[in-house]
Amino acid sequence: MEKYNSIQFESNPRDITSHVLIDLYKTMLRIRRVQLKIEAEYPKDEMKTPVHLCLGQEAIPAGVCAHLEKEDYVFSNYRGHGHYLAKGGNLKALIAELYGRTTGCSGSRGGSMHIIDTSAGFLGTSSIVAGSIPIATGAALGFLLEGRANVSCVFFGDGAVDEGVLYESINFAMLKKLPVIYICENNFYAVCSAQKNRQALDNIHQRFAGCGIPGYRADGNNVVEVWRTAKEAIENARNGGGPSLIEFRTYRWRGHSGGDNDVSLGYRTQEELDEWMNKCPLKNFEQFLRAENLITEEEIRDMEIAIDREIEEAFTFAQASPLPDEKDLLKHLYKDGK
Ligand SMILES: Cc1ncc(C[n+]2csc(CCOP(=O)(O)OP(=O)(O)O)c2C)c(N)n1
Ligand SMILES: [Mg+2]
Repeated sequence: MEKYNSIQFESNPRDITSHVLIDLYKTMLRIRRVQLKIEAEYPKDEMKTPVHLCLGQEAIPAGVCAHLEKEDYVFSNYRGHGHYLAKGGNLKALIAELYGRTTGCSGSRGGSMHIIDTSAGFLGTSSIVAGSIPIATGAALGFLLEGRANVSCVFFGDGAVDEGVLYESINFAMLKKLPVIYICENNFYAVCSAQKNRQALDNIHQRFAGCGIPGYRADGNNVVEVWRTAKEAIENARNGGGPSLIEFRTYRWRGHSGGDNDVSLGYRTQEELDEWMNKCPLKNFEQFLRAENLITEEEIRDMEIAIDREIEEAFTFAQASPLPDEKDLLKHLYKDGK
């Protein structure tokens, strides 16, 4: 095991090809740069939506979605940009949605917190804490009834674990052996409320063992660990083995919403933030790839340039796209458009 800052990567891993390692890096890099650009543009107040950034948490969407097919489903919460992009979402459609344009993936009706794109198998994010969990469970029931070998993955935070619907969903999923993976991104806070002030035990991965669900805990900042853990759970579900619960431990670098880091609010310290930023999922992995001679500095630079060009195009597209017309206000409320 080589130690790169505070994350351990094993040299020359046998179960993961260099091609996959580079892809994981690229997915994380893309999410990171998209988030930074949104953060930079947000103060202009042209995006009339709250934004919940996933900076610092990029390894989880990258490592999980690497195992998913287009026909598999992903559900998430308001902190869902990374999940959408990792699932193969359309960057232009994401940015246009943030700008409230008709070309947005949710047709301007959702904003940052309600991203949906059926063409990417991304069935949606919700502003309601734990709101997507029963829907993802129902989608998995649909796969089972249709005899499809697909899986439904739902991402949620440690705060969602405090909602009763997670228990209800896991109980039902175990009863029916549904192909659903419950993925908790434990960043230790729900808005400004620390996990230790809300939960008697720090044991999210074991919390539902009474229902019989396999529970995993892994380092959510180590993309290889995320990839391995998700692989086992997803393969098991795809092969009829039923659901799993995964707790990935991570940290959000920014405030609950928007770009500030919330240190001034007093619920977390600069030291804690620094400690976690030192465990950067991207930088540590980059050092590992460089040390293993899997990528050169020049290749990284080329990747960054290509991603930044794509991002610029997406913002230009979004800003040039039409705003919705007032006469269409009631459109999409009902299935027949009336
Ligand atoms: C049912 C419900 N209760 C409360 C809220 C207010 N709220 C919005 S985000 C949030 C915290 C959720 O934290 P967590 O699940 O850990 O996700 P994170 O933001 O850390 O990714 C709360 C309480 C809500 N949106 N929905
Ligand atoms: Mg949280």
